[in-house]
Amino acid sequence: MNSKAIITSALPYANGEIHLGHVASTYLPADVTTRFLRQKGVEAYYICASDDFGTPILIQSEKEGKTPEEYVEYWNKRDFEDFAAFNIKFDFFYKTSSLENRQFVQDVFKKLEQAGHIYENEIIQLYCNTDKKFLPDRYVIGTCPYCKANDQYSDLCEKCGRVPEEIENPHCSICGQTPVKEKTKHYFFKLKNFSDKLSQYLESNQNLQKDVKKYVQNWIKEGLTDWDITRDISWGVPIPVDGEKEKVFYGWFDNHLAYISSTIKFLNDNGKDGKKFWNDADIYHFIGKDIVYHHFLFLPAMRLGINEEYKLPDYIPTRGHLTLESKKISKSRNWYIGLKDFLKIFPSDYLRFYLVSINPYSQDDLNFNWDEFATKINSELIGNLGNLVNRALGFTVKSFNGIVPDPEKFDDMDKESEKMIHELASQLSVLMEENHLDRALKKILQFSAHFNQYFQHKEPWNNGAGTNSCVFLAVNAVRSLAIAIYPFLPESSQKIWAQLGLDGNVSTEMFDEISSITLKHGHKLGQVSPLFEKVEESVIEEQKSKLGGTS
Ligand code: B3M
Ligand code: ZN
Repeated sequence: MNSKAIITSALPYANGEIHLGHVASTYLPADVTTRFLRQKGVEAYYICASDDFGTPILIQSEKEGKTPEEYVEYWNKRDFEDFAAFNIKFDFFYKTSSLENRQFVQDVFKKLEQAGHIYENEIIQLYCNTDKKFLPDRYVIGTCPYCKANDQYSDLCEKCGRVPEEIENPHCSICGQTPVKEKTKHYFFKLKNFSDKLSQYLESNQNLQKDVKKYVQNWIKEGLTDWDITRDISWGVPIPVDGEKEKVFYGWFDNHLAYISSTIKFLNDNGKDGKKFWNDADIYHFIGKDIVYHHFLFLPAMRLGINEEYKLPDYIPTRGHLTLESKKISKSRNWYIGLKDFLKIFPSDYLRFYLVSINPYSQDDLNFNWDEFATKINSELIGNLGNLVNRALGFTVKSFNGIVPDPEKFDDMDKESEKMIHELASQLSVLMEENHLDRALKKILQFSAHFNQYFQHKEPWNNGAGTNSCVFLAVNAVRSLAIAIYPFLPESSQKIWAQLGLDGNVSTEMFDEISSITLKHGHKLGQVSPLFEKVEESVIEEQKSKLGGTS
């Protein structure tokens, strides 16, 4: 394992609140991974930023009577606070509109241009005579030229995942009229130049998910098209060419460069050589499957185009979308749950537990279901994990004055339980390193279920032979659990730590500590109380009734 890592997750648009769909596929898996890597002794930093540029943001800021700067400033702060409430702990949360990113983007453009990867071309751009404006990207809806899906945005087909060169049967998404064609001059990035190198990169990187790799390789085989990297609007990174005043860079040209510029700023500000660290570290970009094209093609190609001055990603963990009660999330139809609102009702660990447990390391979509949420929290988190903690620690308090007893000679069942503690760290580590976070969580629950059965079978309340060993092992298993769940459930993990009578912060425990038996005879537990509160059906029904109605 590399001793250094940079972890990023897709940058949220500074244009509306964070909802459950955002956190499920990228922010939460990235946060869990960062916490895990730290437990493994890796110097890992989780870096993110708000994605500030683009037409939708400009329009929305105008509607609200704010400058785009004020508007994105608000969402940048708000997003960061909402993430923090969910214990998504960024080391640095910056913005694509930062001075550092603007300069970096312009610098990268100049280098690409000098290397011959940029050219100018007069293009026919769609223009709406009703709305009196050029219609970039999301402002045009039409038929995908590749898969013929209807009602697709001109910059990304949601059906097949490709970026259309020219959308068929275009319509203005504001007024629905057919736009006219006007001439304008744009800059292009020669993506075609990189077909072979991209293919080699995908081929040689063994950490990328095989199925994603396969369809990206197919896109390359079918032939890549050059990429229009400028737009006729005013809100974006200015183009560093004399006389270019009416255009800016396309948001997808500048946003992923903020992964690098934000990391460099953070590390340099902390007395490190940011660029060196980047190139020494393992680079992780966590994304949702809708932005595969951008992260597997545009992003590496741009880094290749500047001679890999900044290394390409080692990992691009890609996950599916969250649906809500089996329907597509939609803010306008109020089929949507804001993160902030959710956390007013339930503890963040409930949501973290549920979302990890339903989220495989694949592109399959996942579904948020209120009833399943309640069942999983009540029966798995509380009924299994919480039960063990409360039982083992509660019994020790009641029958042993909170003092860990001296174990007797282990019988076969004790030995089996001891072995489970000894093996847990390595079993979990394999799964976590492969980003199978859901399976790792499942393994933890199996471990906990085992100790519940063990406790039940040993009947320590009868105070027969073997009682001391049972209590001794169960309390140590709780300590293992506390460390094991830390990446997933940081708040509960710390609570258990305190109830165990252990000082300091559980986050500083090394991962391998999961498998050691360190609470010895005589150790005094802390104050013990139930960790969790049951999810009530009436609360779930109330939440369900909010969906779809007018808010
Ligand atoms: N701002 C959000 C999205 O398309 C977009 C991600 C940028 S990552 C560099 O999911
Ligand atoms: Zn398509």
